[in-house]
Amino acid sequence: MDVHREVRETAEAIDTMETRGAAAIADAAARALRTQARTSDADTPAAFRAELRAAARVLFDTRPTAVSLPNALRYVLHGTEGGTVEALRESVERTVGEFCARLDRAQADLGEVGANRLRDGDVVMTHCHSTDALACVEAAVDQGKELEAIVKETRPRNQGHITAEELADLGVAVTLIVDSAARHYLDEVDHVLVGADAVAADGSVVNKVGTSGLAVNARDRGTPIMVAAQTLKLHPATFTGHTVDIEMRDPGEVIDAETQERIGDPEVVNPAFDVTPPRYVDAIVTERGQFPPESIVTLMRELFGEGTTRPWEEP
Ligand code: RUB
Repeated sequence: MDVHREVRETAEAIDTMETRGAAAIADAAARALRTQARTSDADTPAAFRAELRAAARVLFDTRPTAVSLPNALRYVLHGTEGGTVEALRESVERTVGEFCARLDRAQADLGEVGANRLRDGDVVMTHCHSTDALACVEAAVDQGKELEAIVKETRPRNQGHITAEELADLGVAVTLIVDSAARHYLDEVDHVLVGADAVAADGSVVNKVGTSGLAVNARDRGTPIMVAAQTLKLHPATFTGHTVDIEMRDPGEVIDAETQERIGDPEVVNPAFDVTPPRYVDAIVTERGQFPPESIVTLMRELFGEGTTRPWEEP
């Protein structure tokens, strides 16, 4: 099947985490489908649709955990209508434009909702790098609030460094800590603020590995935990999140081969995500308002119904 070079390049960038974070992955995948549509020389509507499905499959096979990726592909493939190749092409163009605009708007609206939870002088603790979480901080800063942040470095890939840099650019005073120092500082923190790769029907949150331990510690310390997740992260196909495929990454991200060998060649495993049960989450902030995790299922039914089809597979 003729999948455009740029689609393969986008897939490669997602796979190698040059493009990373659930929202950015969704945006890139939708744009790649648009490139496929723009450049397709399919001569029948059926061939055009088959090409789009093949491109979606290549994108889908990159990273298994963030549900924003299949949700983006579903949005574009479901929204593509027309009886001729030209009509289908225009429809993809329109649907992708709509999708990307929605994504931008959703993040800005979510930021406003999340900012209302943050008071002037609050200290937030972050894990990994989430554009949805940062949108809340940005909106709070725009409202004139002064915030401080304790930023976990987030081993092994240190996405906390990206968060530190972006928060500093917003004028937030940043303290960077190693992941294992989190509990030590939780007493000084007003909110734990994280993003999500997927939110299950029972309100469980799938996010960067380490989120669940942080949430348990935060609950123990009485620090509220707030998850910023636009509705694109809602996962209608899983009840508790435990069926979500947790991506296992290269052990080389954790330790170099030489050191591994020197310390007795232990097995090294590198799960990228974990699941936080709803009882450790205080609020899920979306562009449609904030919800206790237990009531997220109502929003999910309203938005997605019961459908969980995979339109990139052969009908
Ligand atoms: C990123 C991560 C982020 C979510 C949400 O993991 O866990 O918290 O993807 O991000 P990775 P956003 O670096 O492995 O992709 O709010 O930007 O969608």
